[in-house]
Amino acid sequence: MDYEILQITRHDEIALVTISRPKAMNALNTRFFDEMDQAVLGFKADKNLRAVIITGDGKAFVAGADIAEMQHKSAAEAAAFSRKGQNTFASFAQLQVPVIAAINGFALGGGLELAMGADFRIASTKAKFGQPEVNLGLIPGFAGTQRLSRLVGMADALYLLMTADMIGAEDALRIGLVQKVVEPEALIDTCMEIARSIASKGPEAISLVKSVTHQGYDKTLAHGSELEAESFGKLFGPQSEGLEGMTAFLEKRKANW
Ligand code: CO8
Repeated sequence: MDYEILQITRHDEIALVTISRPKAMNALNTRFFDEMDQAVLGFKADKNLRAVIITGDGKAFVAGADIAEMQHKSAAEAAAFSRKGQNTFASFAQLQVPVIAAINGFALGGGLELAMGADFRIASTKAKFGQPEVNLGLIPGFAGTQRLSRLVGMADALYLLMTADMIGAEDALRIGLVQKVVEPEALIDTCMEIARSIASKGPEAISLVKSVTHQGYDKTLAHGSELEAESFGKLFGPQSEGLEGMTAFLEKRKANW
């Protein structure tokens, strides 16, 4: 399938994905999800990839699911679309590399749900965040009710979900929805810098720290700690990444991963 909505450019070991339907504020339709699933499959197979950055074209990051496409869905079709989107966003956590949302503008409804599927979020001062579904007589369908409360806590999540208020980048930073706020012109460069910094670390360590953190999140502390111990062990032994990293430190040289 050729890409019509996604523009994917490669910057050394970093992939930049730009969602581009600016006339519809990059609203998410079925085609978007098919393209994103294809992109994720490609990223999974790419052993030289070290990070993925997702951003939006124009003044929106993504202004939600495509309301025009959704409007006449039956109950069963809507539930199926909800699951399709949930699966796509859940697949970001299964990637071996970090997924960074570079939020350039409106991140509303499904757009905020997409951003919350990323490992972390960097926002421009122009970004605006909200879950306005109740304005339309809807609720979030791409796991927004679940991820928002996990990220910002129950009360801030319910406040946003029930009031449909749009908040700015500084408020998003205050409640922990985004990790950094930068000037609009510095957004992509900042994300690239963060991605390059992560790319300089041990790739297996990055992959394991991501998978253990995601997998352990919904488990008990004991279960998650056991996952951590198993993964910790994988980084030791002859030819291991950990041995190289620790040896490089002691020999005062750069690690050769
Ligand atoms: N879907 C479809 N088209 C959209 C969307 C959208 N979510 N958002 C904007 N557009 C379109 C507008 O209709 C308009 O099209 P046209 O030029 O043809 O009239 C164009 O984009 C530009 O939009 P505006 O003229 O409204 O631009 P403004 O700068 O005045 O406003 C806003 C920008 C504030 C972003 C405004 O467009 C807006 O409020 N958009 C809708 C936001 C929204 O309600 N999002 C939630 C959608 S529901 C959702 O995401 C549920 C997810 C779970 C789905 C589960 C599956 C079943």
